[in-house]
Amino acid sequence: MIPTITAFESSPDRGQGLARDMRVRWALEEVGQPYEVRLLSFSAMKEPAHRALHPFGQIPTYEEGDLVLFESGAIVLHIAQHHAGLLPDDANAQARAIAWMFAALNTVESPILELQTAKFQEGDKPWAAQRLPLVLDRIRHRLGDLSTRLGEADWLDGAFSAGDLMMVGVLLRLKASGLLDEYPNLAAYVARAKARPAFKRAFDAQWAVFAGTG
Ligand code: GTB
Repeated sequence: MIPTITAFESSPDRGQGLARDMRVRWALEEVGQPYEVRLLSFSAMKEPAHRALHPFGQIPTYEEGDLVLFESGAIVLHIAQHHAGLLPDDANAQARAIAWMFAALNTVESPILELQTAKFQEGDKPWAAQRLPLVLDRIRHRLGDLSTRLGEADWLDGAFSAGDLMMVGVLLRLKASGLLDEYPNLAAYVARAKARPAFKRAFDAQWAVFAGTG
């Protein structure tokens, strides 16, 4: 059965692959699962029809037969658990890959989202200039630890896994900040992931929506 995902009809990132449908597209491409995309306007996301699929009126969602999922982490995990290619066979290694997914979403993404808030929602507040360096240092703290753990390895724990997919999906959001460049092994890690054919296919597909050629 071909799953259907949802994505922005008009992504605020102008096709840069930063919206969270990119993670889901990438996971589907990694496992070779074709998919369909339903594009949504900001207003359609808040309509009851979409809220029935996503309680918070957001993208991405994932529909496959009777199954409806929201949350990019849950969707990528579902894809990884139902297809070969994104989780190791060994049970302990699989548990560790899932731990990296949670680390990406919980430990690393949280301060990165704070940066978006500090810049775009709070940038005009009188205290914004004082808050920004604190937020940047919280991100550096996480990146420093991640950089140390990754060391010279290609991926976080053996072969490329859903843990790497999610971690890179999160780190991509730092592109404009320049912070990743302070950690050459992390910058190389992200570049390595972006060079994967599945990443490129997913990127091109979401870019085509922005370019109007999709
Ligand atoms: N925790 C949820 C998940 O992981 O799926 C978060 C989902 C989420 O934040 N969705 C966003 C959304 O639907 C799109 S991805 N927003 C509309 C709304 O809430 O009304 C977040 C996002 C948006 C824009 C950019 N960008 O322009 O760079 C990047 C990421």
